[in-house]
Amino acid sequence: MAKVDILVPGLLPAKSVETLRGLFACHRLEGHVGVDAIPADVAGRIRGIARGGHFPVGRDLIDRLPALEIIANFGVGYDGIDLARCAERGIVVTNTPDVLTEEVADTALGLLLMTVRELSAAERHLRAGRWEREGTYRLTPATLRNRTVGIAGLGRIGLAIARRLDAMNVPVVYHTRSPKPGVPYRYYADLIDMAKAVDTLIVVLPGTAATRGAVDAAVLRALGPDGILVNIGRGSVVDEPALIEALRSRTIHAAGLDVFADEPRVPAELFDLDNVVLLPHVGSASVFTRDAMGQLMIDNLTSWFEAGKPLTPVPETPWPAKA
Ligand code: NAP
Ligand code: 8YV
Repeated sequence: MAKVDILVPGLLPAKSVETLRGLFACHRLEGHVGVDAIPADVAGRIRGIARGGHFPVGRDLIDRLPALEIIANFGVGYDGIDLARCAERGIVVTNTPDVLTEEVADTALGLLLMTVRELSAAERHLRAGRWEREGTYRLTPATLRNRTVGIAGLGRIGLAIARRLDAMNVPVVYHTRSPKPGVPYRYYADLIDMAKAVDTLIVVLPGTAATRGAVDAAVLRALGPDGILVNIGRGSVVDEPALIEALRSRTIHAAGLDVFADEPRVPAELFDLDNVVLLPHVGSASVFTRDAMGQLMIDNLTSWFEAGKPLTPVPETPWPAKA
């Protein structure tokens, strides 16, 4: 039987691409190419997309593919896909929840400790030969020992972060749109109220229209001069110019960022600040976890084309489709 044609745009693990090539007739798109890069005869045959590395899937691409049935996203966050158009066209979108939760929570804790205890600066001090020449690295003004962490987004990853903080004896509170039954943490319906009550804010929110710029100058002011912000969710959630100003003016103490508004471009102003730790979106970036994400993306495609149902559809394109 002829293989199903799928489009494979963006960055994916080599192992996932190899597996996809064994199962499907793959049309690879690499780099920033326009929809015209897909020849019309190929476009008409494409029934699925294996979407790698945040490749934009807008209305133009979706409408170039009249036979498109499913977009299997490589990642739990699926911002950058025109969900409204998918819903209109009856195209199902899937993501990769759970398989990356513990890895991303590990990274969040690493980033938190790097930021609070200045671990990357301390390492730079040693590597520059300054320990021997000038003495040991300074005692850090911040510690986790007297902090309370507010988690914005107590979903799968937020809860895994909270469990780790429990083990470290760090008090946790949280903010989401609706309280989570059965969790032992205090709930804040309002992000500013939570920021006022804590000194450490960990953002694990998805990138949506509702969360865009949610961490703004007012939230940073509420966090205060001992405040530490860690963002492991999406760059769009933080107002970057407001954050740069808050770091410069010491309105907050420090920040640790794994995600940025316009990746891979990082604002030059951040490079000049010594109170920010910068990671290049590595939350889930181990071979183990990226392969597991790739496999779940592939399993969604095979389940769809063989059994007619996706494994992990996103709520905006539910399955079975609503009448
Ligand atoms: P999840 O289980 O869906 O959790 C999302 C949480 O955000 C939920 O608690 C949800 O609660 C809350 N939320 C959503 N919209 C909100 C809003 N407008 N205001 C307040 N709270 C809101 O997702 P997850 O698996 O934990 O992943 C979370 C996000 O992390 C992903 O969407 C992705 O952007 C990011 N991520 C980053 C990396 C990385 O490498 N840095 C890796 C994986 C994921 P309510 O519905 O009650 O509001
Ligand atoms: C990946 C992520 O960086 O799952 C997500 O939402 O942000 C990360 O796991 C990404 O999806 C793969 O490029």
